[in-house]
Amino acid sequence: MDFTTKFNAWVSLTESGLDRYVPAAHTRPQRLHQAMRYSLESGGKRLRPVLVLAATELFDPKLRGDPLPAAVAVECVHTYSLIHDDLPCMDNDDLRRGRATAHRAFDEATALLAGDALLTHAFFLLATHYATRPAVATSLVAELGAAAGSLRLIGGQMEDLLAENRPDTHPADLEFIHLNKTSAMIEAAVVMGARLGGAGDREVESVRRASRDLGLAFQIIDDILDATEPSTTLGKTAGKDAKAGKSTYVSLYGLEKARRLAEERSAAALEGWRALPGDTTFLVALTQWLTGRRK
Ligand code: GRG
Repeated sequence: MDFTTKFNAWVSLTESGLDRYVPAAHTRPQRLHQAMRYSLESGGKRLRPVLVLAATELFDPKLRGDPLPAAVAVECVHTYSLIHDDLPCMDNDDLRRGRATAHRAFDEATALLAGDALLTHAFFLLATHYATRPAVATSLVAELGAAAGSLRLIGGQMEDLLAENRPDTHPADLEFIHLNKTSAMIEAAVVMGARLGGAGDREVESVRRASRDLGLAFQIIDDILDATEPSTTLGKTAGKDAKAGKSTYVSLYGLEKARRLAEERSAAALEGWRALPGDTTFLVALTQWLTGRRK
């Protein structure tokens, strides 16, 4: 199966999983579940759940657990972070995934609660769907909890907010922000998939390193797209970083060097994938596709 066919098949599988494992929109309180589904069903690349599914497939078929609930859990956490990031107290944005942000389509309190509920639901899914494999369940909960917590996703977001109107941010601080705000969830997705595939600690460390490089490449590209593509292509407000006076790879290094840095990180990720056992063709193609993406 070629890369695009496989990617699309995993996107469809993810979307069927979202439908199956998240309470229906008519569940009481309807407004809350409508808002959760509104944001989840707005599309998005589904990169992180696809990474869970792809990483599981790398390892021993006999040891594999069903990765779909974990893939859904990761997308729930990612979507919560987007909803909260768009709130007036953070980025105050109107456009996400090509449509009105959750607090514009509903209201601020509902958007806040929808984000909270998605975050909580993710851990409920992990605890319930992997209960018969307690060691796996614990490792998934620990991995996602660490990635989404104050040392990583939320910590990165905090420093990102503190960096507003500070165009002189030090490159090491920018790397801290991106390693945590962006790479943490990408890394968690790949590691969770690897754990579900039965990977041992050494293999987990190898996939962690490669996915960290992929996460940084992804974020540098995101900075380049934010500076070069219109909102209509991105499905979210373009040029936001410059407007908020934030440092980015583009503002610190210029477009040309930012492109080179993205290539370097992408090459490091490719090297990491190629050194793994198993068929890494999909992860290699995914990394190349993400490095060349336009949205
Ligand atoms: C509120 C705790 C908290 C964190 C927010 C996700 C986030 C952190 C901020 C959004 C802004 C941003 C540029 C984040 C970096 C990560 C990133 C590029 C997210 C968007 O991921 P995509 O492009 O989104 O995969 P889709 O919509 O395709 O899923």
